[in-house]
Amino acid sequence: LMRTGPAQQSTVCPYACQRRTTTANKNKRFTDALEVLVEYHELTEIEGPRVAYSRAASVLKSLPWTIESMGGTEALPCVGEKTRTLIQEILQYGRSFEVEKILADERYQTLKLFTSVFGVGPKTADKWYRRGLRSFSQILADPDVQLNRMQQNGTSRLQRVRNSTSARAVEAVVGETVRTVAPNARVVLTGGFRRGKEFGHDVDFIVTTAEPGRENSLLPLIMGRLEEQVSERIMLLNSERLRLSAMDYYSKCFLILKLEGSRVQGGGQAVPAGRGWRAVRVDLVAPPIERFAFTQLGWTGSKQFERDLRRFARVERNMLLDNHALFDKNQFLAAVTEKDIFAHLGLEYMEPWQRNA
Ligand code: TTP
Ligand code: MN
Ligand code: MN
Ligand code: MN
Repeated sequence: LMRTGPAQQSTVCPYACQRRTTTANKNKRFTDALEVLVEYHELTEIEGPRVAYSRAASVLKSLPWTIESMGGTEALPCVGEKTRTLIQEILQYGRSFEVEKILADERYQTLKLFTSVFGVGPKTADKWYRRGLRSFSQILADPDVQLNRMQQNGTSRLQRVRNSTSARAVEAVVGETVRTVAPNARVVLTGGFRRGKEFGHDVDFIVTTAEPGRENSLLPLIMGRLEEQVSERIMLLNSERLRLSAMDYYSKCFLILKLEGSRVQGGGQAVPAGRGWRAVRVDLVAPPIERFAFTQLGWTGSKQFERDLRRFARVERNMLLDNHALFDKNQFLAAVTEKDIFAHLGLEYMEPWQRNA
C-alpha cells in the first residue's frame, strides 16, 4: 500500500508535553469540529469521549502540515476511528453532520449559554435547563433560582473576549497595585496570555514575595487596595477569595476588574454595557516562593498540556507532578525554574508559546 502525506517522515509524539504546539493551528477546520464534540461531552459530563477527542484535537493542533487526505492519519497517535471518520467527512463534505446536529441542539445551546456565566458549571446549568429555563432573563425572573454574587455579576453581560491589549492594561493595573501595597512583591503573567494567545476568557497572574509566609497576606492587601481604587480607570466589581480548589491549596482570588475608559459605575451590581469600558476576569494566585516554578508550570497551561505533563510523569516516570511539587517515590525534587522541572522529568524544555496543546 502506497502511503502519502508527511506523517511517515516525522513521528508525532503521543504526549502533548513532547510536542511543540504554537498558536498557529494548521488544522483548525478539524480541531474546531473536535472541540464542539469535547464541549458537548464536557457539558453532558461524559468523560471517555471527552478525553479521546481532546487528545485527538491536541495532536492535530501540533501538526506542522495541514491534513489534506486520509493518507498517513492512521499513523497519528490518539487519532482513533471516530476522529478519522470525522476528518474524512470534513474533507469530503466540508462539514460534519454530527457536529452540526450538536450545534443545532437546544440543550447544548442552553447549557453553553448558562456555563458561559462565571461560576456556573454543567450541574447548575443542567438543573436550570430541566426547570425549563432557556435564557438569562428567565433565570433572573425565576423566584426559586438563587444566584450568588459572582453569578449575578457573571450574568450581566460582563464576559467579553479579551485581546492582549487589555491583558497588558490589566497587567499594568495589577502591577501598580501590587507595587503600592507590597513593593517587594513580584507579579508575573501566566495562563493563556503567557502562551501568546490572542484571546482569552481571563488574565492570570502569579504574585510572590521572597519573605517567607508573607504570601498569604498578599492577596487580601491587593484586594483591599483594588477595592479602594474605584476610580475612572478601574473598578472592582466582584471578588471571591478561594483557598481550596480541585487543583491547588494556594491563596488565590478570582475577580472581575473593570477597565474604565469613560464613566464610573457604582456598586457591585449589574452594570449596563457602556462605551469605552471592559470588564475583565482576573485570576491571582500567591504560592510560597519555593513553589513558584511548580505554580508557573501548572498555571501556564494549556489544560491539555498540563494533563499530559502529569500523565507523562505518572505513566512514563513513575513520578507525581502537580501545582505544588514533583515527587520521585517519596523524594521531593526541588525546582527554581520550569526548566528544572522539565529536566527532572527527562523532557526537552518547551517554551510557554509551544504549550498551546
Ligand atoms: P485558565 O485561565 O482557565 O485557562 P487559559 O488561561 O489557558 O485560557 P483562557 O483563560 O483563555 O480560557 O487556566 C490557566 C491554567 O491555570 C490552567 O492550566 C489551569 C490552571 N489552574 C490551576 O492550576 N488551578 C486553579 O485553581 C485554576 C483556576 C487554574
Ligand atoms: Mn478558560
Ligand atoms: Mn486564563
Ligand atoms: Mn484563569
